[in-house]
Amino acid sequence: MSEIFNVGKIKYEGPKSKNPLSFKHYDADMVIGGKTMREQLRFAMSYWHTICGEGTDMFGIGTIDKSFGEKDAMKIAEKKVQAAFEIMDKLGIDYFCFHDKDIAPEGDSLSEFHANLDKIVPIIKENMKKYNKKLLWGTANLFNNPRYVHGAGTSPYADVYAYAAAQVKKALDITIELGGEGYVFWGGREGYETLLNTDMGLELDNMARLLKMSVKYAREHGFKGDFYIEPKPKEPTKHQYDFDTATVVAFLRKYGLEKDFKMNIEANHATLAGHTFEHELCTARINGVFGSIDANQGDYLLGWDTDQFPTDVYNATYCMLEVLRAGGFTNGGLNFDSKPRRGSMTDEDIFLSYISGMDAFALGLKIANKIIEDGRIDEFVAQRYSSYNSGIGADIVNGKATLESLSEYALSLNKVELKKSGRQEYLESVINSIMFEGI
Ligand code: XLS
Ligand code: CA
Ligand code: CA
Repeated sequence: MSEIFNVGKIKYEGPKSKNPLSFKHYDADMVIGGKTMREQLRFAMSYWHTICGEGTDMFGIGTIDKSFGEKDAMKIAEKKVQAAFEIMDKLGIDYFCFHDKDIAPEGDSLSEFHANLDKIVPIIKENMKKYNKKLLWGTANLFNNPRYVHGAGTSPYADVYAYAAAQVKKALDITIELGGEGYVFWGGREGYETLLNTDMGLELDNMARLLKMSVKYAREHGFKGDFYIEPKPKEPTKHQYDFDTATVVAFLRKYGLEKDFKMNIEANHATLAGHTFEHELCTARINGVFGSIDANQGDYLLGWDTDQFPTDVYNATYCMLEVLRAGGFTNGGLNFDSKPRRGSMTDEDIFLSYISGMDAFALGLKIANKIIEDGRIDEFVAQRYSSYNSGIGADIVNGKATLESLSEYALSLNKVELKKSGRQEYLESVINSIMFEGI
């Protein structure tokens, strides 16, 4: 079978290389922090952006043709499989992620959609075997079709809810069939435009019911991977229920779902929620729900989800610090939920985009590991909280302290002195000194 892309396999050539089609920092087999980069980073290709995204925006049609020379919808879907595995193979990406409608056309009915999926899934399976690729996670697209205009798992209409459930069931079947290590729920339409027409209580109860049914079904059918919720505050709806990690954790606990779900944290969604990427990752980690990552970045000047390939090394570093502190990925990984800009429309741009994202995260991993090995940041933090290691502090932490004992202790102090500096500027300079050591 002839190749689709006129680009060779991308190799590691080191930081001095000027070859744009080479990795400068991502060396798959290099060991960092006790594992190879490939094992630490677990890169994934997003099927929707890379194989389906045609560069449309709200003001313009596509600039990139992703029909790969075919006319018939099913033939296009088949060619897309070939393109997907060629890209992963050439970039050395081990995983991919997909929505049901990324891989096969919806047709005119649910049964036609299922039949189309049933034709494509064996082709994907064959290619996974041939190229030794794995499925990081699958999901159902419950936001694109007009039927979901008022929500899917939170729709006011039971028929729509049932349709969404049918899509989830099929997407779970496919994820299980392909040995997927995760399954994502992202609630793009699960929210509202105005409370005037919304029964928020019922909508959230129904969403929880759908999640419970899905966990039950998938576990009964042999799914061993992780379920993820992907928080996002808004866009497309004004207010989305999965606003951020803390909101989702409260939701999961209310419905007794906290043991079943972890987070899939997307960088650009964190910033839309008014948080840093690392804040969301840290919130997931300390609540025991750190799972997987959608790697991308937004733009400081644009207030929407731009899904740009991540090249900001500070962000990648703070992200990888959180990943290392969480003990690394288990079933999760770094999925590039990223797309080249509308004006970057050549085949080569696909490869250049992935190279820049993979190199940024390779740098982030290396630097994060150095920060941990250097120890100055961790030592400072340990020292800052050391008053909780003994005396009254230990009583607080051990649960021995009461309001009375604390009051008695406080009265025994003459006055509480201004304590030590938080030394933020010093700590930031430590990061820079580690980052740019040797320059
Ligand atoms: C959209 C989301 C979506 C999810 C999967 O903003 O990022 O792509 O990752 O449905
Ligand atoms: Ca995402
Ligand atoms: Ca996004």
